[in-house]
Amino acid sequence: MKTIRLTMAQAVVRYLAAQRSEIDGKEVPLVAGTFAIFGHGNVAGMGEALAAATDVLPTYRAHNEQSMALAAIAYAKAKNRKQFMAATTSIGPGATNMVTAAALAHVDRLPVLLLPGDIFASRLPDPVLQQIEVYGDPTLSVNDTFKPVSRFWDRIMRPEQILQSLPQAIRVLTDPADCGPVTLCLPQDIQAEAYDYPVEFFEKRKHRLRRPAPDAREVADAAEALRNAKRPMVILGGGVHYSEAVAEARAFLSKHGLMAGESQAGKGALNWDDPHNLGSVGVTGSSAANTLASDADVVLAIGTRLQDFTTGSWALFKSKPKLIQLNVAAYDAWKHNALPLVGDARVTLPLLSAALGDWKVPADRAARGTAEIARWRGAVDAVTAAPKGNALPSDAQVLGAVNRKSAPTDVVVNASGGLPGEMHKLWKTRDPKGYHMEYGFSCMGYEIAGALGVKLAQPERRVLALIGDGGYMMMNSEIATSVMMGAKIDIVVLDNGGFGCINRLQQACGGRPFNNLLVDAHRKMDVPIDFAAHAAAMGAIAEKVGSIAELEAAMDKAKTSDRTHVIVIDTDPMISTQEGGAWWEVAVPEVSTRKEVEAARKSYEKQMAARAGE
Ligand SMILES: Cc1ncc(C[n+]2csc(CCOP(=O)(O)OP(=O)(O)O)c2C)c(N)n1
Ligand SMILES: [Mg+2]
Repeated sequence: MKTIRLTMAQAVVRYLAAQRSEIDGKEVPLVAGTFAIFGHGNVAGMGEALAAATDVLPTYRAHNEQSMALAAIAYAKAKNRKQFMAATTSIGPGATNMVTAAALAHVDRLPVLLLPGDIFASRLPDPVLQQIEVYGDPTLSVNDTFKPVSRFWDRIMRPEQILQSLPQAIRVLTDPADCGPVTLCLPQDIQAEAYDYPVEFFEKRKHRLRRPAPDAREVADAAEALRNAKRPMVILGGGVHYSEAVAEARAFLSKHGLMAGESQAGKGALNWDDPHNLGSVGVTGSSAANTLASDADVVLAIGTRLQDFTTGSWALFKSKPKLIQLNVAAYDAWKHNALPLVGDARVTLPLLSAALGDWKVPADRAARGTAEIARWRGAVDAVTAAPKGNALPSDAQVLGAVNRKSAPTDVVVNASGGLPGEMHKLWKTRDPKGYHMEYGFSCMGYEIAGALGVKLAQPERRVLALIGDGGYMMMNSEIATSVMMGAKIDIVVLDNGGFGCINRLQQACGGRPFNNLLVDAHRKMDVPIDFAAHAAAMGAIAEKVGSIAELEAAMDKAKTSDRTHVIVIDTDPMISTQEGGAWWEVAVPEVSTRKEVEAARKSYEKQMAARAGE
């Protein structure tokens, strides 16, 4: 057997560079690059290997391990999981900084290869800098915290172990049902240790995301349930994008006259003005989707995890419909006692359609959907229109302006605060990948890091990040990275003086305004934060605007800027769109000295009783 003598780190890099994917018939690298922040845990081993391989596996330098991994994850989301990135860190804090990103990828079912450095396998120099020392278990390091948030986790204790582990890592990263973060912990001494690896291990390999066909009996059962439906509806989730089943979903709805609500991850599968698009569904849903959901007798959910924002904490479907779950993951297909239809959406939808024959939605149901859609679209236009007076604009008015000033193929990125709800309801999508929302983990700070990842994935598109002041303060340093890399993003910061949405939630739960807006926090001094100056200090072009008209002008200007452009606008912290929406279960205290809390508790108990059908 022909072998080649490499360090473990060199072998990891060589193997990753040999993995290929295919996009639109063209062969591309499966691993598009590596984000790296070096320390003693990875600079000598991984650092040496990466430096020698920049032509086949480019390395990017970021400013924070969490945000670099978030950028890597956003990259994979933008690529519909067909390409992904790796992220390597030192040991200790460098590694644990990345745990939040691992959890996000785990929730969102997105591939990312995490390569934290680890303590010495030999244990000879123990305890090393940043080693935690677990008294009763010397096998533990901080990297064990990745275990519950990794779909595959391993610690490489001998260089030859990667011969087994790397193929398993790639299996998980390219498996549509099992997809998620993979963590390979790389002890510093083993990274540097050499081994005679078989040359064939590094041969080029092409990977395709598998498209499992459904069981014919499950298709027949699902078709029968739909055929008997009087008031059906469809929910489109992120799986529609990841299986690249947008065209199939549109054809399915159109042939059978079905109408669909979109989850956050599913939004964009239909253009906003598609006659079959009921809009967003759930807690941040349109009145159209939620009205049809409330008396549906059969719900076909396609590629969705059905998290509580989509189901209104399971209170949305008041008539307790039969649920059909079309999902590539049996785990999801079995949720909530659903009729499972396990398979790839792109393969399964045409089969389900064929089984339905020329069945069409009852005419009265279709007419009702059409009327509800017209009503909802009127509401959207009203709340997103430019304001007349001089009052502080609402988030809805800001996103309306950004939407008007963006092109169909621009990508808007968001994750947290009050914006996801507003955007889910109100953003008019005109391209399947134009709406990039991270709402499985809703991680503050994803916006800027994520926008960088999207820009690396789709350099030909304009990428717009919308972010609250809270999200900005939590994580913004990749602005500097975007400037340095020439990966221009346009960022709109909505400054409402703090955690606006949690402040509103707090009061809805009977609480007094406390510790959310900066004015309600413990403070001795009033320190206004100059976001534009802050962004400019990192090399961005930055400006503050005073009105929606100025925002629109700045959006035009930003389009032609040669680098990352940040626009800051003050917004009203108390306004959110009241139209649409549904109950969301947030537990309210059973006893309190505040009568507002007691009232909120009563209403909470009423909602729980309603959900239980009492
Ligand atoms: C990392 C992280 N920490 C805490 C939260 C809980 N949380 C959700 S929204 C929010 C406030 C966000 O503030 P901002 O970005 O200013 O948006 P706004 O609510 O004002 O619209 C908080 C603290 C979160 N989602 N992510
Ligand atoms: Mg805010």
